[in-house]
Amino acid sequence: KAAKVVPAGGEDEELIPALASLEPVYGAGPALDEARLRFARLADRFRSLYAAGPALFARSPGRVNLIGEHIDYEGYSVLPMAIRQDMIVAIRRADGGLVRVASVDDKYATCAYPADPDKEIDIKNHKWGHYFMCGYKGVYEYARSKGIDMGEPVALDVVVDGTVPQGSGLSSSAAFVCSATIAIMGILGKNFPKKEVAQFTCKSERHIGTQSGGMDQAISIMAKPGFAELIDFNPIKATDVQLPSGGTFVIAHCLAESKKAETAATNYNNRVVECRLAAIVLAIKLGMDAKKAITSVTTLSDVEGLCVSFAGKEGSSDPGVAVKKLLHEDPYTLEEIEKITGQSLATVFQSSQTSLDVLRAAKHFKLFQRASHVYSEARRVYAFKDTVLSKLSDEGMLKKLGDLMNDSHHSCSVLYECSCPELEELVKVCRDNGALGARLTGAGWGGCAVALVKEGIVPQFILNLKEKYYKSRIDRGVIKQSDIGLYVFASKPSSGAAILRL
Ligand code: NG1
Ligand code: MG
Repeated sequence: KAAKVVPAGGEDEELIPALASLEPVYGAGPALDEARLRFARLADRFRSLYAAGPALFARSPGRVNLIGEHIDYEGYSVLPMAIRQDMIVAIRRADGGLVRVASVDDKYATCAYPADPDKEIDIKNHKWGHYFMCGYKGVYEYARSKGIDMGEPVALDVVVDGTVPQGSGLSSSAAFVCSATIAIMGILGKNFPKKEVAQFTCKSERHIGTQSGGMDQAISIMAKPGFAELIDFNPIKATDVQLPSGGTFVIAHCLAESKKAETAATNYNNRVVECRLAAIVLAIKLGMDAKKAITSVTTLSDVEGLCVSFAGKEGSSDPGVAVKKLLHEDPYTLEEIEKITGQSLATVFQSSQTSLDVLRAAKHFKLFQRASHVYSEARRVYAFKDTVLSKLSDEGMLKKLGDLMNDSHHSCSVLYECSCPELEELVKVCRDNGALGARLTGAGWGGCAVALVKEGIVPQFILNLKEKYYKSRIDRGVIKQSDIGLYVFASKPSSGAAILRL
């Protein structure tokens, strides 16, 4: 039966039947030639390692988040788009009891794991191949939760090739987990519905120890070429957002690496815990019984309704008003929060070791600042979408989108404190050189900025960044001149995950 060529992407099409060619994913021209070479190299490497060819290939892209930072895990909608950089996976069923994960890049030593989905991932001993096993565990967990018989766990031979720079805020991790997931689905012949895959891959990635939200996996699985997506959670949903013509998003790496998995207790998971504490304290201040707050409130979106009613009495509809009136700006101590909740926080978080690690490491908790960021950022996402749908002129629209991005960055930097000196410098260089707006993207603490730039000035803008940001760093040997294209590039919305049979 001839494989059907479907346009990759969207939330409804199936992941299998597989694409028969690279064209629907990579387009035509030089990009397609480059992709063909890449897949050929991957297949060669596979044959040289395992003495047989792969059964199939899978790919899943990285993403750039245009707006809506650090709010997915609080239940709020975000607005990312997929980028062309991706992870490609070559895979076959193996004999023996191992899952072997190799890379085309010699920098990554081959990892081998027992073919056992129940084996915990050794997060204290971080290895790059762990992300594949997140995908592996996730597929089996999902199947079990649905009562699907999976037979004996499958042994696998795998080689991967990734072009999403690591620790860059472009979600190389989700590209890895998602491509692993659909590659395994392809091998097992399981055609799980796309939305469910988008949902369970988020849980899968948590095996690495970050309490992440679902944005990255959702966009990597559901992206559609030509569109950014508004991603809603609970239930998960992707709505196409056509970006205004005349504007281009330029992605630029600040060259500080964001080591989220390694430093999770002090950065990312810390913010997740702070948000939960802010939500519980707000709920109690708004009249909820403390015991009920502890058991029923997990995110700031859970208490938005209460906050909005409170704001209503003040003549406003902004949940941030409740934050201003009911929380104080000085950081909270653990003791103060325990006085409010009437319970030890170690008990509140007893089921989550990663949260207990956060409680042990944190000196204090900035509840006011984190909640203010989340509520205001959630509103900026809708303002961004409404602006795109509005009748404004292209010029007016781009200006407004840029302003929203600038406001988002300010909030990330000052209230959420997830920026770093390099990102601050880079964002400033972007704005000084004609960007309509610029902000950090992804978790932050390093990684990339995204800038909205008028189409006509993109080449000059990129030249200016090279001169004003990268040149001194090339001179100091931080990066090689020849690699500059990996660190600064314009990006169009690309397609989502796919299984490929060449
Ligand atoms: P990065 O650091 O780009 O992978 C992380 C989270 C997202 C989201 C953003 C911040 C993971 C896998 N992803 O993205 O869910 O919370 O930070 O908006 O941890
Ligand atoms: Mg990531």
